[in-house]
Amino acid sequence: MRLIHTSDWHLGKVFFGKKILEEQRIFFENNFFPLLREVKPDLLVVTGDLVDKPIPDYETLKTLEEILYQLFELKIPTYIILGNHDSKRVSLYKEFLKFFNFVIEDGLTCFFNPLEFVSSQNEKLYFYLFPYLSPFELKELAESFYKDTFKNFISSKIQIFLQDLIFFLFSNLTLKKPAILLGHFAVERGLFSGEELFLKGLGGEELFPLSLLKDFDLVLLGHLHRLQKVNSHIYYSGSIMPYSFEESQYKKGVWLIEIKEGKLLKTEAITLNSPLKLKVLKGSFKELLSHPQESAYTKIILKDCTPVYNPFERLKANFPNLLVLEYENSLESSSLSTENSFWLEGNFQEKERMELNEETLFINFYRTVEGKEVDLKILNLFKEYVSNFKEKREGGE
Ligand SMILES: [Mn+2]
Repeated sequence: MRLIHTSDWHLGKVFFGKKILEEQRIFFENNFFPLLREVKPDLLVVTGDLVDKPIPDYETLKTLEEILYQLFELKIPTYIILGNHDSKRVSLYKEFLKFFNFVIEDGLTCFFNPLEFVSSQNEKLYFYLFPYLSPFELKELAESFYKDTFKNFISSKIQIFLQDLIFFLFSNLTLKKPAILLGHFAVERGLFSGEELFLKGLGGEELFPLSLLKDFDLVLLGHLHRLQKVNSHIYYSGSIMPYSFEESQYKKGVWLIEIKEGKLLKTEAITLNSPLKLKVLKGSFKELLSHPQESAYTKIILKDCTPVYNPFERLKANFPNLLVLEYENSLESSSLSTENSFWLEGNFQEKERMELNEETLFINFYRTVEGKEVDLKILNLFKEYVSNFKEKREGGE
């Protein structure tokens, strides 16, 4: 029995202001589907983050629909779970899609009652689907399924944390074997790519302990964007393309997994090229001005130690897809001593910098940008805005 594991498509992602849906479509057409046609897996597994935004736009949903249609044509049954970037808009047609061999899990139905998969070679496997869910949803679902057992469990606790919920859910399972878990979360010892850190609510407490996963025969995960094998039975397929410049040095792809008589026969990382071309270049401004034309999405690190006038616009001629520009050495210390630094105007000593409040910063900023003193009306508006902002933040919004 052979399966392909993919994850973290992030369809509709905007990369530094550029929409990359076209590159994503090319990836599926030229790389992903040719591989599926060649491998002809018995099953495809997608472990979350199909789209980048919980409210995807029309083009993104249309692309997703085209991908599902192609899978349907290839007659590849597909198990999908939602990730933290997805929302129930992605699983909207799940009741209809299950008639076409697509299972999209957005709750815990297929976690409490695993899917029984029987391959054409009569290989029988149990799939436990555990999509990304908020602590609130996990609690509701645990309560409605386990009722009194759950009530007894939480009655002994003053406060209930996410790890308590997860511990409860996993330790109350009686696994049917061979058991395969599909999930969307970070585990201990997993390698982060840095892209995941910007997602909502991912803190240390959400790291899954490996001990909770030890009874599964195979664990296929999404969320971490690096293609990796955590241990002999835990795998991340990572994102389909590098979604940051830092990630562009790593190979991207899918896992091909072969199972025979309930045992892992083969696990192979198949790399797939990314149509999203990213380049990081380092050099002095002068060197880069004579660099040949570069069409990739580019990040430039300037080696210059003094500020260059309008470098972004001037380098655009050679790098039409220049997205990020930064200096190798922070210019902060040298620019602080120049007259242009607004936060030091008004004879502030450097040691006082930390004590500046928003109001002083704003007065100095206004003076530098507008070339005159701020009038009381504008200053009061600013103060009002800041206090509103602080109130809201303290209110937990
Ligand atoms: Mn992701």
